Amino acid sequence: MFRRTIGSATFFAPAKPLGPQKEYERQIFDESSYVCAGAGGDFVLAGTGEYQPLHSDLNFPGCQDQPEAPVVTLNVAVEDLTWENGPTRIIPGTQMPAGELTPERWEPPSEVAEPENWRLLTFCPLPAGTAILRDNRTWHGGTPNLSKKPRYLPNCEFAASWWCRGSTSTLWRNPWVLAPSCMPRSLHNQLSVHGQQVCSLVVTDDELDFGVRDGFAAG
Ligand SMILES: O=C(O)CCC(=O)C(=O)O
Ligand SMILES: [Fe+2]
Repeated sequence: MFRRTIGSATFFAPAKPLGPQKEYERQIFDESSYVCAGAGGDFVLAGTGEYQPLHSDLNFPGCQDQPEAPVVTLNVAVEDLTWENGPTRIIPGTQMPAGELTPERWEPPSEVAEPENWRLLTFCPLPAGTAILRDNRTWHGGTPNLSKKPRYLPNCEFAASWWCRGSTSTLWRNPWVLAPSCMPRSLHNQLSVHGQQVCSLVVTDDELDFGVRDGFAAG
């Protein structure tokens, strides 16, 4: 396995506020009606030949009944994304069941059944620094990284306030109904007033074990 998660709910980038991103989130969720509900991401080691099967990041009961996105992930290209280094593929329009299918039967095709042209629906080429916002219900998956360097794709995860209703101190794999308390107060203090409001469910005064694990991305 050469495709891994960067770590559940770890904020690693105290980055300056991303200007337009705030506007897009407002357009998606309405003013002040969304929260940061986690962070993480994935990386793909150099020389990974397989595709990650298509999947949805959110299929919790009830999410398919919502005309609006309950959760949106913001991925950041930390290096240029090219055809070669494992850009994510994403299938437009798959965030809601289509035709007669009920939510239970609305599932992405297996690897062998996936239409060939869907493998080309990748986010590339994109320059480093690009932010990709996607509805977490939309089917997507990683692609081969044929380059000589790992491809990192960190993220921040934002949920509508009607979906994410509180915080949890556990780091369980959670459908963003409860935000993990994973942002140290020292980082929260560096955010703008708006950023602090948006991150109010993830901030904690508890001691957090954070940093880069030994052997991270070593294969
Ligand atoms: O690594 C990728 O390109 C896709 C990862 C993924 O499924 C995700 O970020 O949820
Ligand atoms: Fe995913």
